[in-house]
Amino acid sequence: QIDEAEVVAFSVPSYACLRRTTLDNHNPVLTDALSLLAENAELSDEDGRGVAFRRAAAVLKALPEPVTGVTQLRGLPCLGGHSLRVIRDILENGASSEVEFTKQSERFKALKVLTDIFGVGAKTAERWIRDGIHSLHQLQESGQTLNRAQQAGLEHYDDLKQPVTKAEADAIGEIVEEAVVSVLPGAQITLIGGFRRGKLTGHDVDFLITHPEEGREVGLMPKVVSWLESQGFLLYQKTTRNSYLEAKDGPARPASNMDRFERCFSIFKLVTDEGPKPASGHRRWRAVRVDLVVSPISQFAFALLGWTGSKLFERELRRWAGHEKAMSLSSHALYDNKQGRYLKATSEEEIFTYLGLEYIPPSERNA
Ligand code: TTP
Ligand code: MN
Ligand code: MN
Ligand code: MN
Repeated sequence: QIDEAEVVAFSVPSYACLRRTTLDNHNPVLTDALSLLAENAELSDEDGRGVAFRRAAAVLKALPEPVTGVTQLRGLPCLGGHSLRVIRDILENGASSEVEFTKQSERFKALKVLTDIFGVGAKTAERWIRDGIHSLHQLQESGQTLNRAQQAGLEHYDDLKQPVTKAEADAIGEIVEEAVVSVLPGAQITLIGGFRRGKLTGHDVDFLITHPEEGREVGLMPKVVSWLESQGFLLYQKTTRNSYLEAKDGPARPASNMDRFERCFSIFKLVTDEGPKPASGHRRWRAVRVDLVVSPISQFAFALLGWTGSKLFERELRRWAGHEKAMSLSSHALYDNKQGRYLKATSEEEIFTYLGLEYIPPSERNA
C-alpha cells in the first residue's frame, strides 16, 4: 500500500528559464512520447500545439526523479489536459494509444522521412505527400525538381542521419579554427548549440565566430568558406549575408525569430580514417552538417546566449523578457521598452542579470 505522504509531489516554476534542466532526464519514456506529439504537430503546421507539448515535455525533464503516478503531477505548470491524458495512458497502460497511432501513421512516417532530408521543410514534404510521394525512392522516381540543398541532402542522407559525436565536433572545430585564423588572425571560434550544453551527440555542429576588434569580422564568412572550399572540406554550403541593422528606436526582436547574422549552412566532408587506403566500396570520410555564424564582438554575448539553446529555453527566455520585464531579447540585442534603450552586455551573466534571472549555465539549459 502506498502511503499518501510517500507520494512525492514536485514543484517546478513555469518558465523554463527559471529551471535548471540537465541532460539527466529521469522520465525519458514520457518526454519521448510528448516530444513525438510535438514533432507531429510542428510538421502539421500546428505550432501552438507543438509548443504546448514541448513545454509539457520540458517540465518532466526538470523533475528530480521518475514519475510513478499522475497524483504527483498535481500543481505542475504547463501540463494541459491533452498532455496529462498521454502521461496517464503511459503510466497506467505502458503506452499511449495516440502516440502509438501517430508513430504508425503513413502520414507521420512520410513527413519524417522527407523532412529528414536536409533542405526539406514541412511545407515541401506536405506538397510531395499530396502528390503521392512517401519515400526517398518515390521521390527519386518522381522527377520532382530539387534545389541545390535538397540534392545535397538526398545525396548525403544516410550520413546526415547518423548522430555526430563530440569527437567529430572537436575535429571539425580544429579545421574551422585553422580556416578562421588563416583568413583573419585573432578571430575566435566558439562551439555553440547542443554540444555547448554538454550533449554527447548532435544532429549538426554549430560554431560562432567573432573578432575582439569591432568591425574586423565584416566580410569574414566568404573568406572562411573559400578557405574551406579550397581545401576540399565542403560538400555543400549556402552563405547568407548579415541583414541586421540596429533600429534607432528598437525593438530588438526582428519580425521573425530567425536572426540576421551572416551565416553559413554547410555539409562538411570529415575524414574519419587516416589509415591505409580502404577496400573498394569503402570510403574514409563522412558528411556532417555544420552551421557557422559570424557576430560582431558587441553582439557576441547575445549571439552566444541565442545560439546555445535549447530551442525551448530560448523561446522561454524571450517570453520571460517580453511578458515579465517589458524587454525584447534577440540573438543581437536586448531592448528595454520602458527605458527606450538597448542594454549592452559583454557576457551571458550580464544578460541574465538584466532579465532579473539567476544565471543558468549551458549544461542546465537542456529544456
Ligand atoms: P540546432 O543546431 O538546430 O539545435 P541544437 O544544437 O540545440 O541541437 P542538435 O544537437 O540537434 O543540433 O540549433 C542551435 C541553436 O541555434 C538553437 O538554440 C536555436 C538557435 N538558432 C538560431 O538562433 N537561429 C536559427 O536560425 C537557428 C536555425 C537556430
Ligand atoms: Mn546543433
Ligand atoms: Mn536537438
Ligand atoms: Mn544548427
